[in-house]
Amino acid sequence: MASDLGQSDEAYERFLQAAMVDLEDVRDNAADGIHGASAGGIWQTVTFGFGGLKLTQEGPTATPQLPSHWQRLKFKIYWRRTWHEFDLKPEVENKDFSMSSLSSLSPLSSEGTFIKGIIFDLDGVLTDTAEYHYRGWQRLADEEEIPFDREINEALRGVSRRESLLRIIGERKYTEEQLQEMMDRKNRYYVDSIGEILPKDLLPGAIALLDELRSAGIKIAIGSASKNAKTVIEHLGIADKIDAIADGYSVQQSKPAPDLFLYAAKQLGLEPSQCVVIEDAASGVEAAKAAGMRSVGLGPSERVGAADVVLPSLEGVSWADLQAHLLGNGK
Ligand code: B16
Ligand code: MG
Repeated sequence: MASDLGQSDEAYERFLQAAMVDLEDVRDNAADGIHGASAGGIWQTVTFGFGGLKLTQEGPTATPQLPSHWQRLKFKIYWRRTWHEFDLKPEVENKDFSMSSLSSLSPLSSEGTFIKGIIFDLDGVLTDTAEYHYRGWQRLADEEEIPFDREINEALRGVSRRESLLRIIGERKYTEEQLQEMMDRKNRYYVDSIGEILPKDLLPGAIALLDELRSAGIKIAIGSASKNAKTVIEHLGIADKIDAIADGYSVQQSKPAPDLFLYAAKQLGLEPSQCVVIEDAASGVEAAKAAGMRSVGLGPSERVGAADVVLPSLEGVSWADLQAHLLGNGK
């Protein structure tokens, strides 16, 4: 109401008071559970209050009154069987937004969808080289008599070679030369095992989805932390299905930094908000979020639960399924 009356400061103060009840535990009772109804009210404060959302016969409209320091307000609502996405910025303040000027998202149609590109992680998403990485590290760790097992390895998915080694050695001290030698040794073990990779080693559902996306005009990139990504792509026989490759050589900072996926989006000529990342690693999901991209996590939710959508694998997953999950946020 304060927003409607143009009292932005008052509106923001009230909003913060409500939000802090659980975020800062100001009532000292968050341990009993969050205030669910209040959380819903806060969402309404943001969308109806700051966003100026109105549900009209013609569809949802928004007349934003953003707090002065907010750069952007983005949300979506499901209204009369259609998703409507709002992306509001301060410079368009007071401009009346109608459905036609905003992306209106229909769950099962590729028309008007915000998704223009998919960035696939490689190891663990398109092929199971994650297993070969594990064996390489296990062999190295055994040789160095450093404790290592599959559980420790789980946390190394999507993590660069150097960072993986640093995590494995923990507090143990080595010279840079020794570190380099160990990285080279592990890589030799890995490269030996990927020599025999063939198109049949693509994980179930991968090729069907790649082909479907291509015919739907969706751009495809690989976003892999691996310096061996190009070799693996060649072996898998999918080079001609891919528009861009971002790999271990493309950027300085690997996952969970957003750089790799931002680089991939740039190569595709797309904005981060138009891209979706498909990942099997917690670090990859984190990187997608940091890049401002939506994400699909493949695998157990203990690992990829932070993704917008979690699926067991790509098996049987069509382009329509992906859109429905993403636009409906279905887990
Ligand atoms: P390399 P992804 C990652 O690939 C692997 O998941 C991770 O286990 C590996 O350490 C990293 O690539 C670096 O690989 O040693 O070949 O440069 O999952 O991002 O495709
Ligand atoms: Mg991976």
